[in-house]
Order: sequence, then C-alpha cells, then structure tokens
Amino acid sequence: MEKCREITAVLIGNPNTGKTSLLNSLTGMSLHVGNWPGKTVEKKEGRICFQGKKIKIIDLPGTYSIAPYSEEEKISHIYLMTQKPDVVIQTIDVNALERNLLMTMELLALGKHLILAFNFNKEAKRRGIQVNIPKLSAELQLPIIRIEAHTGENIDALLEEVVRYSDQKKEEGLEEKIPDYILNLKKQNQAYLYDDELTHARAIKLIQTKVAPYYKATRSNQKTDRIDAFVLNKYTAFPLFFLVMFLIFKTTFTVSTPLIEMVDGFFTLLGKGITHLGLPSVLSSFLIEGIIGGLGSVISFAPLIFILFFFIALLEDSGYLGRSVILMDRIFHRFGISGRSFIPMILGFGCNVPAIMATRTIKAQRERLIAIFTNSFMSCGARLPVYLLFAGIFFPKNPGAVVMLLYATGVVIAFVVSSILAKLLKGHEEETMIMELPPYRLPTANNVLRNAWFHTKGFLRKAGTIIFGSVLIIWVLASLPWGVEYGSENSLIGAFGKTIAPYFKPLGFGHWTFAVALIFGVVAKEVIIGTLGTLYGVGSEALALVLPHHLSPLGAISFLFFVLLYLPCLATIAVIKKETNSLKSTVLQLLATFSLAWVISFLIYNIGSKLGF
Ligand SMILES: Nc1nc2c(ncn2[C@@H]2O[C@H](COP(=O)(O)OP(=O)(O)OP(=O)(O)O)[C@@H](O)[C@H]2O)c(=O)[nH]1
Ligand SMILES: [Mg+2]
Repeated sequence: MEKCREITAVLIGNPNTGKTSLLNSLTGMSLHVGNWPGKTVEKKEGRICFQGKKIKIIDLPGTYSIAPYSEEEKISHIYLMTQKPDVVIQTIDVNALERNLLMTMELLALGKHLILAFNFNKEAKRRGIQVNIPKLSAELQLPIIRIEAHTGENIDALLEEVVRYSDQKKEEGLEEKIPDYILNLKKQNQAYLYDDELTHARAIKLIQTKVAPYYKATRSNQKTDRIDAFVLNKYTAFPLFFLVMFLIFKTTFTVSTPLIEMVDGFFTLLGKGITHLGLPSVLSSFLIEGIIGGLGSVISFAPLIFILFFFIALLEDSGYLGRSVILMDRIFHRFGISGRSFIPMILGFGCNVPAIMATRTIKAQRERLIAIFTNSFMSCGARLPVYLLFAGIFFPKNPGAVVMLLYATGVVIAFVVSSILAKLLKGHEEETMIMELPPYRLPTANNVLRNAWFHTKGFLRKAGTIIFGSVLIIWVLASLPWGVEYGSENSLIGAFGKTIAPYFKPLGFGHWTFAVALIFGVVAKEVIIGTLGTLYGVGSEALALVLPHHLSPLGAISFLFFVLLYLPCLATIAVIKKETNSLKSTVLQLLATFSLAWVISFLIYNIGSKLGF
C-alpha cells in the first residue's frame, strides 16, 4: 500500500506569480491564466506521474497573506489550515522578492514543508535583478528552484525536489520543522505571524535582513513605467481604452466574417448534397433541418468565438486588463461601484459564468452582489452570433455599428443599474482600491492560442451536447404530430409558440418562431440561431430570405435588445445561484432582467414606429 501512496504538492503564492501556469506546464491542463492578480478563484488540481511516483498538484487562488480577506483567499486559508499536503510549493516572483518572502515566513510558522519556486527569472535578469540563490537558500534553510512557469523550463528539477523532499520526510520523520528564526519570532508572540502588527513588522525586518545581502536590484521597471506614463495618463488613458476596445471588436468582425461564411458555405453544400441522396424523407429532414440547419448554423460561428477569446487573452496577458482596473476605478467610484467590478465586466464579454465567479475578488459583499447582478448585461460571446446573423440580414451595410450599439447599451445599462443598486443597498463597506499593477509582458503565443482554443473547444462541445439536444427536441416538436408540414404553425412547436407569441407582439417580434427561439435560448444563447436554423432551413442565406417576411428592421433591433437583456442562460443562472447562495435574489434578478428587457424593447419598437422607422 505504502508504495502507491500519492504525493500531494500544493501550489501557493502571491497572486500573479505563475501558479496556474506552473500547473498547466506540469500537467498539460488549460486552466485560466492571465496577467492580473486574482484569476484563480477556485481550488483546482491535476495529477502526474514522475519517476514512478504519483503526484497530485493543487492550485490555490493567489493570496498576499495567509489571513483571509476575500472569498477566494478564504479557500487558500482554509486549505492551509485544515489539510496536510506533503509539500508546499510557493511560487515567487523574483521581481518582488521581499514581499513574496513575507508569506514564506507565514508558511514556515505553520510548519509547512516548503519548496520555493523562483519564477520570472528572465524578466528579473533583464531588469538587472540579481539573487544569489545558493546563499539565500542556505540562509533560509529552504530549497530554491529557479523555473519559468509558463514554458515549463526546469520543472523537472522542481519535481525531483518534491519527490526527494517527501521521501526524506518519510525517512526522517521531519515533522513541523520550524527554523529557529521563526521560532524566535513566534516566541515573542504566541499568535500566528499575521495576527499581530508588531510581529508582522518584525517579520518584514527579518526578511529584509535575510534577503538584503544576496539580492541586488539595480533598476526599477523602466519599461513598464514608460508605457504607463502614456497608458495611465490623464489625457490619453480613456481615448486609448476606447480605441483598444473598438479595434478589438472591429478586428473580430472583419477577420471572422469570411471564415464564418466559409464554414456556413460548407454546411449549405452538405445540405444540398444530402438532398440529392434521395434518403427517406424523415431521415433527410432530420439531417438537413435538424442537424445541419440547427447545429451547422451554430457551429459556423466557431471562428468568431476563437478570435474574440484570442483578443480577450491578449488583453489579459499583456497586463493591460489588470491595470485598466485602476483606470476604471476613477469613473466607477463616482457611480458608487468598485473598480474591481471591471475585470468581471470585461470577462463577461467572453462568458458570464467565469466572469461571475471572478467577482469573488470583490471583498465588500454589497459590491459583489451588484457586480453579479449586472454581469449578464455584459454581452457574452454566445450572443454575438445572434447579433451578427440578424445585423447581417437586416442591416447589411453596417452590421458592425448595430453590434457595437448593443454592446455599448449593455455596458450603459450595467452602469445605470449598478449605481441605482449602490444607492438602494446602502452600506458602509466601501472598499478602498488597493491593487498591485502587473508589469507589462509580451503575451506568449502559447498561452493566448491555448486560451482561445480552450474556449472554442468549449463552444464546440456545447454545440455537440446542449445545443444539439435542444435542436433535436425542436426538430421532433416541429415534426409532430406525424404528417403535419414540418415546422408549420400546426406542429406541436407551432402551437406552443403561438400561445406565447402574443406577449412579444407589442415588442415587434410577434411571430411564433421568435417566441420559441427565445424560450429555448435560455438553455444557451446560441440555441436562438439553432432554433431558427432548424425551423427555417440551412445557413444564413436561407434565413436572410425568410426572416424579413416576419420581422421589420425595427422589429429586428427590438429583438436583439431583448436577446441582450432578457435572461441569462441556464449555466449563468446556476452560477448566480451558487455565488449569491440565495434563491430569492436569483429569482429576483431573473424577474428584474426580464421586465427590463420587455420594457426596453417595447420602448424601442413603439417610439421607433412613431418616429416612422
Ligand atoms: N514571462 C513569463 N511569464 C509568466 C511565467 N509564468 C507565468 N507567466 C505569466 O504571468 C501571468 C500570471 O500567471 P498565472 O499562472 O495566471 O498566475 P497565478 O499565480 O496563477 O495567479 P492567480 O491565480 O491570480 O493567483 C500570466 O500572464 C502568465 O502568462 C514565466 O515563467 N515567464
Ligand atoms: Mg492562478
């Protein structure tokens, strides 16, 4: 038994020091990595085999101290206090050695078996930072391994150390090995190091004296300072920010449109090919309307998803997203919102699920609730295909402008609702913004592509599972009762749609197919396209011919605003429930967003009609 015992190694360290990158390199996983503090908000683990030993590696959210402040830091705190991993690997950013080592002291005081993984060595070297590793290692009485977490350089040496350490521990029964200097510190105060300011101050002093002789920093980070002088400048910061956002969306459309058309064309051809096969009509209807119509029209948007996430990863990895929080805090503060809500907002452009989880870094509960509540107004990637499809059909001259308008409206509504909620939910928990500015780094192709592919894969998987399932149900309901004309008003789904459709009539999209699409769209927003594709036929070409019969351009705009606002998808609803831990506030949120969507679409359609659009 003893032989197969698994070694547990846990990764801990300050935020943004490369823990998740290290886990990804070690295990080949694709967990979320980005250049801003607070990405990992959950405990994650991976397993590997090394030198015939099984090693379980656990990634924890980054934290500056073992004392818990926010939700995600609690996870690390609880883990350290309750679990006994064989080895603790602390990732350390050599560029901020002293601050990082402060946590080393806390870990030592807890009696953890510690290995230090020094990361960002190349960057430190460029900045003229020198550390005498052997001497420092001897002084701290701890093994230190230099690594490059995201390329995986030297991780074998780290693993060897892990194995050696855990073997040694077994042999010597090394329990609770606490160095004398920490014991002295502890003697002065029985409590944990972080509990008391005086001890904390002593710990800082101690670290400084321990590190100082072996550490030399000649230059500050001039490159980052120079870029910041422009990027965070009072005058240039905001125009630059909007320019960046504009370019991202513009490029996403321009690059993805021909690719989407290519995939779409392929499915159209496939559909035509199947028609010529002369299959039994049920089978050919299933293949053409169900699979290709429903699924194909969704899958053709895969290039869009890839490119969108490619850019979001670029924003994250370069360090721009991280510091734009500071920038946004200036505006947000005026509305009574924390600048920390900004990262979840931008992540919401990708997908609301991880975005809502990212609100865990917001410490004040009230602000966190507001951020969760308004996140679904940030238009996620799944809604984008719906916009593009409709905008392409109804506003072929300027689809980009329509899409931008939708995104902008989402952001404005998120703002207005946040500030109203901030006034309503009065509280004194105002959070002071202290956030470390990450340095600028050249994004690595590896990470950016991995990130984009990870999400595209997720999109395709979703297409293969929930979207496929929904489309299948729709196809069956559109074919029943047997003998009825496929997808007609007399089919089951037609009858179902027609009972709900009147509620949407005042909004300008009273045809039953839209009602059905919206209902099923709650499963996942892409299903809106899948439904229309299944009911009307293959590809955007076919939809371009049919949809204008049932919808005016104004109705289309009203429909798109409704899609933007009405209800989050099931996965998002589940995560809202989980994160707020309150059924009441989840239901309240759903009712509120639905009513808001209805009112806004109503106003758009009716005012628009009056104005003669
Ligand atoms: N140049 C360089 N960049 C790295 C290295 N390791 C990680 N990074 C980058 O540093 C950033 C932070 O990496 P993560 O792995 O997400 O850091 P983390 O410690 O998990 O951060 P939290 O989850 O927020 O605590 C990312 O942009 C990585 O691409 C490295 O060895 N060299
Ligand atoms: Mg992480």
